[in-house]
Amino acid sequence: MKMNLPWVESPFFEKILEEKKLRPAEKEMARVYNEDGYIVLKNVFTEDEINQVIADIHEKGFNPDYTLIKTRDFNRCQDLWEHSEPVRNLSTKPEILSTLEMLYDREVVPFQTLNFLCGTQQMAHSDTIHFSSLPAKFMAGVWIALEDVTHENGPLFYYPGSHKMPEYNFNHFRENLVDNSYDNYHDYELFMEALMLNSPYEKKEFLAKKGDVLIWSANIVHGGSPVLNPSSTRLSQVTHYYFKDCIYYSPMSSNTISGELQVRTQLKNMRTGIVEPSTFNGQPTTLVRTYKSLYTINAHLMYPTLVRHISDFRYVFKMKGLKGLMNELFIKFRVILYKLGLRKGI
Ligand SMILES: O=C(O)CCC(=O)C(=O)O
Repeated sequence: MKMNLPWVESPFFEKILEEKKLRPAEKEMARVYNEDGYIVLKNVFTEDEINQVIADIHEKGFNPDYTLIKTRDFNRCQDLWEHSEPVRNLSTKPEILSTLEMLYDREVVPFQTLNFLCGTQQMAHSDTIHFSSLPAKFMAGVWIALEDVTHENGPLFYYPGSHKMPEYNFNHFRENLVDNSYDNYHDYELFMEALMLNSPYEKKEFLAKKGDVLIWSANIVHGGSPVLNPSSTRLSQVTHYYFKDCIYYSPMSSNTISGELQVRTQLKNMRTGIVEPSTFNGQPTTLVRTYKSLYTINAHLMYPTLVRHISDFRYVFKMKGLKGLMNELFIKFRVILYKLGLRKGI
């Protein structure tokens, strides 16, 4: 039975697996990925390939004198692939691409890299909050250790099996209808941490050797463990991959209650350098018919941010009065300070 899901996430997985012509090692990989939501690969890269990335991380990624297209902070450098052939080579290594295409049966679209200097200490989350798709779950992350990881330098953690949970987002716990943004991200993290504490899933850590790779599926819950040795580094590279012919959207900045999706219109395919269009199983999505009306999925009507804030504030004032509004303004102010680098956290 064909469904709008990757075959490896399908409820008919075992039956499809029987019918597929895969080698025994591929079958085993697919089974583990289906069951646990992740697989580990070893010996994919040469020492030299990794060392070239490390050199570019220092010379370009975290060098304040080197101008980047995207953002960096003290620990996280986004899309270094646009400046570094070695970074791009890691993300597009044929063994990685062919493994992903075996697991998803669609052409893979690598679209974002993140390079980290140290452990991220990120709270539990699923990548579906940032990178969702229609059909669902056509997304994967590949985490590469660029040096050995121990309990000391903040290993990646994950909850095997958690990819089978619903794709949680703001509409599962927020009471209001206001749209979401990064300003609300911490609410999501707190929700996910509480959810995992209350779940049957067991937390595991990836104590990787230099060059080890962990491929995670769209909805597995993961994050970064505390860094016990503050002087340690934990050089790593994460690549996010979508698959062809989907609508790519971000629940983080969508209104998932009203169903207004923030479609990603600037998704550059690392293999071609071209922006990947959002389509549904290859069909264009600009005008989608509903029962008696037409609405657009990705027409992207833009309006000034100020208009959004005024409308949010009116809503908060109506629901929570002046005190609630003052509190909201105070939070926005702290977010501005955080973005300006004048506060460590929100
Ligand atoms: O590398 C880590 O510590 C966590 C990375 C992560 O959670 C992510 O990239 O989504």
